[in-house]
Amino acid sequence: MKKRTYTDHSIASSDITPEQVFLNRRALIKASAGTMAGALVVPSIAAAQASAQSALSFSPDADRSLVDEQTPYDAVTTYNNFYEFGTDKSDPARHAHNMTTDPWTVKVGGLVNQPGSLHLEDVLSKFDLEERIYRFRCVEAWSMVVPWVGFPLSQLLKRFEPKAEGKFVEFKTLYRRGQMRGTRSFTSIIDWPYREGLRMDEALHPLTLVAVGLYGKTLPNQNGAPLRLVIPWKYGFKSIKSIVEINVTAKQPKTSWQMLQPSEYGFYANVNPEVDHPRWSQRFERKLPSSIFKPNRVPTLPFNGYEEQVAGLYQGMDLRKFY
Ligand SMILES: Nc1nc2c(c(=O)[nH]1)N[C@H]1C(S)=C(S)[C@@H](COP(=O)(O)O)O[C@H]1N2
Ligand SMILES: [Mo]
Repeated sequence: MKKRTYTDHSIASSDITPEQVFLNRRALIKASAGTMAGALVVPSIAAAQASAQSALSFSPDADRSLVDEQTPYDAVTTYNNFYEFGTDKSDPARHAHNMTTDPWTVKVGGLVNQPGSLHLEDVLSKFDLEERIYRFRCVEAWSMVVPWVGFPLSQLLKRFEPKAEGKFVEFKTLYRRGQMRGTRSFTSIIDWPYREGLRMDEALHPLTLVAVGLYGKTLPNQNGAPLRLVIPWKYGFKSIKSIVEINVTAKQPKTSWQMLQPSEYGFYANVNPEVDHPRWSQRFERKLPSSIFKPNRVPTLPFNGYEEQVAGLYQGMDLRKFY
């Protein structure tokens, strides 16, 4: 397979599997005739806008040093956690296509001066999309490196003018039982909708991204289409998918995993090799793709390698207690 470089975001047609074609069917249909297959064409924008939008701008601080570590597209899009579609890692890729993402609205409220809604079209026209290559570490000790396409969450929050009393931000995922088989299952363990939260300073941190794409393409449903958070220094479960509601709150919001098992999943969930999960060590991770023959086991870094950028947010806090 052709190796992709930082500037080469197109996926050669020889690299496109039938599954990818299927997943990007809608994006490809919307693409104007001259648009290269695989360029970022986001579902809701008209073909006229598409050519302008597909020219992504790249942030100078995108971490180019991670280019060679990028996890193959197929691994990123077939080994997922998205419990709304089932608990098996292969369930989201098999079932998330049942979720319709167009039209899509995000309601923003709580302690803000300008409550309101954002339609996906607004998201794409009002914010400057850029690429960020991030390490991503799941609490279940697997990891990947993904070139996300998105914009800092701070840009979105500022438009709604959070009030001074707003100390936290709460996020909710779409809950649509008819399209989400995992929420109807007897083995469903989460109290839906899936919820997450961040402290305001974490939410405003420049590394906290709202992603709408990966590998230069529209976000596949299994990865949280049409928009999801990516918080690279925290365990993966904080990076909530398919967001429909955002509220600024005074108190620390309840999160799905904490509600389920507070002894295993803390609110902060900063990646910390020193603090074991009650049932396994966090000292190492398996970099995807990983197999018994090639486990790809590497040590986990404090704050997942982003210590320099984020450790300051937690000064004076006991990170063994606030895990
Ligand atoms: N709504 C929702 N968001 C979610 C989850 C989920 O089950 N539902 N799983 C989380 C977990 S545990 C991880 S590791 C990441 C996985 O993201 P990925 O599938 O894009 O790798 O999504 C997070 N966001
Ligand atoms: Mo996870």
